[in-house]
Amino acid sequence: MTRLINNDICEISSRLNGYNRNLQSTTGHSLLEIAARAYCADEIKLTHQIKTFSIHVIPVTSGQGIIKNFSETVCNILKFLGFKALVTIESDTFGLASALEKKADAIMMADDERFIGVNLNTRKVTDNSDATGRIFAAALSLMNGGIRDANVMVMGCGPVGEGAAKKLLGLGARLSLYDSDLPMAYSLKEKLTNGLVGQSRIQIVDDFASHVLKCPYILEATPSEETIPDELISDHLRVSAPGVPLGISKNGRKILKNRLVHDKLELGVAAMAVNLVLN
Ligand code: 2YH
Repeated sequence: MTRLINNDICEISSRLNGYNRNLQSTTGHSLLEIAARAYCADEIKLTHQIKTFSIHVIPVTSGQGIIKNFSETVCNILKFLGFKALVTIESDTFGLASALEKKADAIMMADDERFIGVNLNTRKVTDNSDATGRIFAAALSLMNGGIRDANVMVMGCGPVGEGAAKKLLGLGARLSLYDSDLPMAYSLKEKLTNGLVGQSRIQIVDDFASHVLKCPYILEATPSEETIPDELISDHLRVSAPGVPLGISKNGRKILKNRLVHDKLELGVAAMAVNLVLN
């Protein structure tokens, strides 16, 4: 799992408008609209609910400690979407106590292993990895105006790949699961099918290079660089990439142009927040 650093996130807050415009030109939809699609939510109802929904972001000092700008950036993404958000003045237990005392509707907090949101009214828990996978899957589908019966390669079969795979199956896609650790791909297939429904829609890929040319869509959810070599980027390939660092070279990004969706925090936070609001 990749731990974000200040350099990954320090410019997110000041660039949210431009980021959103870019997302609209790539997918046809805004950050909030994509988050709504990730959870099949009604956008109009959601916009009303968000206005009065308060989320307190709690800095966490355990493990490797505070990441400069992390909580503030999460908070700014939430505000950009229209939520009532703040960063608690104190961290850890004091921060949690403050959120409960001030009757926040939800909290968000992250240590080195997990980034979660909790709805304090309903006790619903949302996990960043699952939410991130789901929303990048929704973005991939929107880029293409739907993904039913399309072949999508899911690269990386960890928690983000799992969230993405579940959403993609829900959208009617056929999946090719790839992981450099092959047993991870088999294990994800087992989880997804539970030995039953949907088996025929999921295949395991062990030779990435020869298979990628048959897949017009890739969901890149690995924590590694340059997983998709430039020479395998065809003119029609579309990539949705929650993986950090991005598995595509600078040149590869130029080839893909607006056929690539990638960010380090925005889509995942938006998906978590929308999931928290929904009953
Ligand atoms: O970046 C991370 C982990 N890799 C979790 C990612 C889950 N998909 N955590 C952020 C740690 C933040 C820190 N504790 C803070 O500033 O509060």
